[in-house]
Amino acid sequence: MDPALRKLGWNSFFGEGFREYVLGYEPGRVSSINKNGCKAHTKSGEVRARISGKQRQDCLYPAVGDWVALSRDNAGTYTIHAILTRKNKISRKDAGRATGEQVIAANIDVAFIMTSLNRDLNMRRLERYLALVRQSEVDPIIVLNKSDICTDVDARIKEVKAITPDVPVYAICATEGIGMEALSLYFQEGKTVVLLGSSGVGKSTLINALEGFERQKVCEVREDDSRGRHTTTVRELILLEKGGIIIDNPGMRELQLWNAGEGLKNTFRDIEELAAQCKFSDCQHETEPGCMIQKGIKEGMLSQVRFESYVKLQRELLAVERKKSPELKAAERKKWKKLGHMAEEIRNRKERGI
Ligand SMILES: Nc1nc2c(ncn2[C@@H]2O[C@H](COP(=O)(O)OP(=O)(O)OP(=O)(O)O)[C@@H](O)[C@H]2O)c(=O)[nH]1
Ligand SMILES: [Mg+2]
Ligand SMILES: [Zn+2]
Repeated sequence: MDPALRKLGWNSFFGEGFREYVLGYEPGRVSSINKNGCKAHTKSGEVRARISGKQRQDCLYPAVGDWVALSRDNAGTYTIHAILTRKNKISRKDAGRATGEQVIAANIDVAFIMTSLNRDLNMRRLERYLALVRQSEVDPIIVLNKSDICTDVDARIKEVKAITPDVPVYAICATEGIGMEALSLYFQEGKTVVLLGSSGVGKSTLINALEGFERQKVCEVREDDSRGRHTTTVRELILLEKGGIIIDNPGMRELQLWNAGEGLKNTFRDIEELAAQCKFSDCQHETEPGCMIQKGIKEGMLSQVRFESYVKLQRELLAVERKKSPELKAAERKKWKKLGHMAEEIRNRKERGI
């Protein structure tokens, strides 16, 4: 295997997908996308490439991280003819379109879910990210950045571990390079890391710290509410000088789930396991006798807000599903509506001390 391609993440899986294109084509890995076309890394460097008319016609647009089959004409212009079968993809619901899918990145090994140890740290948002990443069968890790401005880092780590005991959690300070050695394990030749997180959490700063120079533009967060200024505007796949591949992302404003049923199940395994022990297999977790969810909440094994978060995300997924397939059973719809009411009711009861 060509070592230059291997550095880009090439392996026998993509080689298999490329077999039908071998003659006259070369493989490239999409590094960024703009209105006019893409950039792609090839074994001889990064090139600009246009998307073929046929691809456009079929609405087959590549995503950053995709492996593609490229041709080169006599004038030296590269054209993308096909997207090779993806190992995986991380998708969200397209904020612009009602029911469209937006592929954030493809062919990923590890996703860094990054948050800052300030007001950005939000367990409910982390659950959302976890569901999204787990759906794509990508390994998530959680990176808590800006440890320098947090006085109780250990408590925050504990809080995060409580919602996701099986995911590694790291606290770092990207500006001073503290805690970064623990991350080096994820940067290996041919392995692709994607950075996810809100604007201003320090994604680009992390890349600069890894590279040791200002590879990415960074900008201070707003003083009044510590939010970022959406400094990174283009998603970009970067080959790190010390080896490894990283994808920088613009901060995400909206993160709606897309087809993430399995990801949700995995993220809320504790709830799924409790529900499986309810006395009735069709338990609505409402007032039924032998409901383990209710019992769990009452006895403090399951937090009320976590259960609400689960119900909320389930309903959100269902809303997308419903738009996709109007024939989806009314019963299913009813179930989640009821669950929503139920969560409210438990909260009311709790507030009233019942
Ligand atoms: N105190 C502190 N500030 C940090 C740390 N890491 C990053 N910052 C600052 O946070 C601000 C935002 O950093 P960026 O790297 O631009 O954030 P980003 O996640 O790339 O943001 P977008 O590109 O907008 O999505 C900058 O002013 C950084 O200097 C850190 O560890 N500690
Ligand atoms: Mg950035
Ligand atoms: Zn139940």
